[in-house]
Amino acid sequence: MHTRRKFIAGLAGSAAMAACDSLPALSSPRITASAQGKPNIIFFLVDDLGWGDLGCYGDTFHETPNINQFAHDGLRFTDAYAGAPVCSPSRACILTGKAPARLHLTQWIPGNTYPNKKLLEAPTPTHLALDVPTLAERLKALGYKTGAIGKWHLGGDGYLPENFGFEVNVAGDKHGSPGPPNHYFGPFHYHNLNGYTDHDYLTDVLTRKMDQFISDASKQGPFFLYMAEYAVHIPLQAPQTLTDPYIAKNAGKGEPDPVYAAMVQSVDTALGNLRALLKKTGVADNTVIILTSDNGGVGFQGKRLHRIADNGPYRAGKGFLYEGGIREPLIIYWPGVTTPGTVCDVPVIGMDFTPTILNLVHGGAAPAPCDGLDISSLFKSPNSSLTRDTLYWHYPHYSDQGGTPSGAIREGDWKLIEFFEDNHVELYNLKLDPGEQYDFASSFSDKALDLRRKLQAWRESVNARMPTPNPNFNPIEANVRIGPPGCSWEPIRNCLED
Ligand SMILES: [Ca+2]
Repeated sequence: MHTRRKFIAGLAGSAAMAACDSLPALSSPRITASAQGKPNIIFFLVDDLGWGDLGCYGDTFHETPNINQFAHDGLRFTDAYAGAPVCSPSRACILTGKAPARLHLTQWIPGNTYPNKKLLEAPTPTHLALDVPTLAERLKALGYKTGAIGKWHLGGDGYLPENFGFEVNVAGDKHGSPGPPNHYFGPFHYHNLNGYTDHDYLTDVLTRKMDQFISDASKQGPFFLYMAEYAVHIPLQAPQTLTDPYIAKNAGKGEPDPVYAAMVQSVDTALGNLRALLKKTGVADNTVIILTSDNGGVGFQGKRLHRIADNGPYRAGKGFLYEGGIREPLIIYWPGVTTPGTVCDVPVIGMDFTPTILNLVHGGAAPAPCDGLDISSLFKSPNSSLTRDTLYWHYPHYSDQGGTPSGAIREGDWKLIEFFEDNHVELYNLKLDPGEQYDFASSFSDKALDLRRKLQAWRESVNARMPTPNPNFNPIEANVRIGPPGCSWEPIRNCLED
């Protein structure tokens, strides 16, 4: 796996910024009567953050004081899940309330092709369908100013945030990771974000754009900000000033990764800046902040098995349906509603955000069919339960990290994963064995059969697409992969978009 590190000396946060572009103007500043008093909503999405990457989730290396404070002030979930183990489908379900399997959007866009694997992957689109109602469209109709800043990864031209209800879009386009030539450093080449210099660090630039949006929008009424950081997705790049303390901290051992740690800290700083700005603008007490990630952290880098992300006690990482690929940090803060310092262990999933946010703004039910639940009852009563016994995942693809076509179901403490290549199942008890090390499929065969039937019935109910046998299956050449057009190839590391 290729990861090019770039250490650029200089100040990122305070570097002189070339003002190469500005935010598109918001539309009419009129505030509708129905919109007054509604809370602002900020969805703060980190990319590829591991469950255990934050101090408040047990990490002892990364410095995340702002997020730790945020968890101290809000409600932290232990059993929150992404709807998919890779970027695009996970983001699609957050913004629509629909399962990736139902959308048929189950792989990162545009994905790689594996011509020699045992299975041919299920077909998946290169963009979110325009006729799928989105959370942003609903909030906009309710009088919200809607902004998307950062990574989009749900399609290119014609399928950008502004095509799905966002009035402002900064840097949201086809990119699934920071693009060349300098990736996290300028000059940038994104939709509505161009120029800058190699002293400008993308995370910090996006923070300034976030500040600008909030400063403008908060004067006009309630706002919805989808703040999707490109960090902490590879390539690993951070300002030298952020990285140096971590190099000293691990005394040259190289693990945990000092650059990755610096990237995590950069996101922590962004959240700190966000909260400070909300206070400064006087809207902090009427703003809901939701912080989570879109899939598990990247487990290892290259053949040296050099650890990148910290997925806590969970097995594997991004690209797998083991817990490390789908279990996410989730912290929600709603002043006056969530109780400071509370923890919730009720399982929740990406599809829950759309119905939950619509409920808390009195926006009606999520567009049907909705595969999520309104979880806002947990805000005040984190020890209560939801009217749901099962969660489902469907990933009929090969991941660049080594995952194979599979599906999964969680019911209570039980978790079953069905592997489509050979149809074997693995059954785990997450309470006894959170690391999924002990497969109970044989010893609890009745439970395995029951969960498998439920998983299959659910797939039929959402019309999930399945992989098919590959007539050209070649086990010797099985790992050959063909990247999408325009993908920059490296000998041992393919496209960085996933
Ligand atoms: Ca991701």
